[in-house]
Amino acid sequence: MRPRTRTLQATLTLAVAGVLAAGMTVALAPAASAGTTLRASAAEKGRYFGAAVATGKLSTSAYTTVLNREFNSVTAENEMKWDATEPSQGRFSYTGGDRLVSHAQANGMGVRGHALLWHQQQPSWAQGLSGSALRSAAINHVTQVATHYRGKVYAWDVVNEAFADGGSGGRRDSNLQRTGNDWIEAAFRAARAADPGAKLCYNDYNTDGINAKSTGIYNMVRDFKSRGVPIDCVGFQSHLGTTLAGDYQANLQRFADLGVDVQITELDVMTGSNQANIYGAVTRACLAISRCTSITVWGVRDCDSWRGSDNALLFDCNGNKKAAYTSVLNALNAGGTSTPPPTSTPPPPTSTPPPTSPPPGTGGCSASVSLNTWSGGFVATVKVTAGANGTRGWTVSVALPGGSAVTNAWSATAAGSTGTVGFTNVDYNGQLAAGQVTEFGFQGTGAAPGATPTCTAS
Ligand code: 9MR
Repeated sequence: MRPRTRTLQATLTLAVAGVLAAGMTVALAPAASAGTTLRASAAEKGRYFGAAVATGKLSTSAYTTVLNREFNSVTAENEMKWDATEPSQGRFSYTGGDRLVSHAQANGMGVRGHALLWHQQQPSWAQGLSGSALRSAAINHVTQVATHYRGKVYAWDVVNEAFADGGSGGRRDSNLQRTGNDWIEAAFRAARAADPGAKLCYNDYNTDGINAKSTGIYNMVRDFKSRGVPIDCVGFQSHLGTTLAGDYQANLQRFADLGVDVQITELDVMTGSNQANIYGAVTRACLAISRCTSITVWGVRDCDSWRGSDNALLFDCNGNKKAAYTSVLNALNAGGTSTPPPTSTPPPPTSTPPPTSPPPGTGGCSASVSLNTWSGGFVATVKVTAGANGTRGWTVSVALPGGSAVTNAWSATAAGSTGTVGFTNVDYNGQLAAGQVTEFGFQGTGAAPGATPTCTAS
């Protein structure tokens, strides 16, 4: 075993011992002989191998059989997000998250907390706040949730996706960003105060190589370390297409060299002839870096994935192991080698186009959309702004290109899934005062919508 691996293992053993002392049942010990499951092999290397879990599926035995056998870490796919944990201001709801923690504790798994602050999946009451009211609500949220889960999560995504896509390397515009550039460090300080034992991470996507966005984040982390802002880790979501950046490992390494852990937090890879290779390359890259402490895939079986027909995960819909699984397991068992990722050209940047400008509100509202795209799918975030008369309700029409389909929507109800799709407010976000903004989102397969959506108010 290479010395650096031993060092990490010792560190993790100590960390787990500390956690156990705090009453948490987490075991990195293999659940089967090393080499036969992902969790056993990862634990041998002192790492977590995790999956995002939708707690609703924990009662499906075909799902939990694979989850419990193969993974020693879980992330709540949605249940620990702001809209789930604080549905109305100051009223906290931990049912889903607590259920996942219990499951993890009963099955010797660690828990990654995801995510304390994010511009998406905010409850509507937070979407309606700004300035100091939003800042204090956000910090209170961090404090309350991190306190509730104190001693139960090994790492938190304190802030998720705060950097812009494209070449700017700067922050993304959001209601949180508009409270002042220091909102991220304020969140990290609040999280540290609430749970000093959890590793505090910044988490983002399209950071899978040295590019403008990852460099922007790198500069922030360097600045935080130099000023003593408590940051311990950086999460690389790694929602990947059909190629992997040739400098994937080098990028992780430059962050590790700043003195933070790195974690692969939401790995999934487009189906195709390169899928297994890319999974293997990502696993090898992590193992080659002593500070790369966990790999999490964003779901268990292909049919559990937010990426729908991309078949982006390690198990097929029947729970059978795919070639990608074997590739990961072999890489884990080979362990700690510094084989460079064997891939071709870096993927073209799938940058988010700047939000399109809202059309003049015909019936008293306007809408603009920003996109996160990848080959084969997209997530759209739509901002609805009420016109001079306010709204009692609204419908936003989005024209999808032929072959594209909506697979999931939040904070709005979709009528249909192909062609021109109308998204109508849900009961809590239809009434908007003049100028008030609310947000909803949807995800889809195929090409992203290109045209500006239209908004009709009632
Ligand atoms: O997988 C999650 C999906 O169920 C939700 O509908 C979606 C809402 O935005 O969030 C998905 O998870 C996201 C994660 O929280 C942050 N990074 C991107 C993930 C995929 O969209």
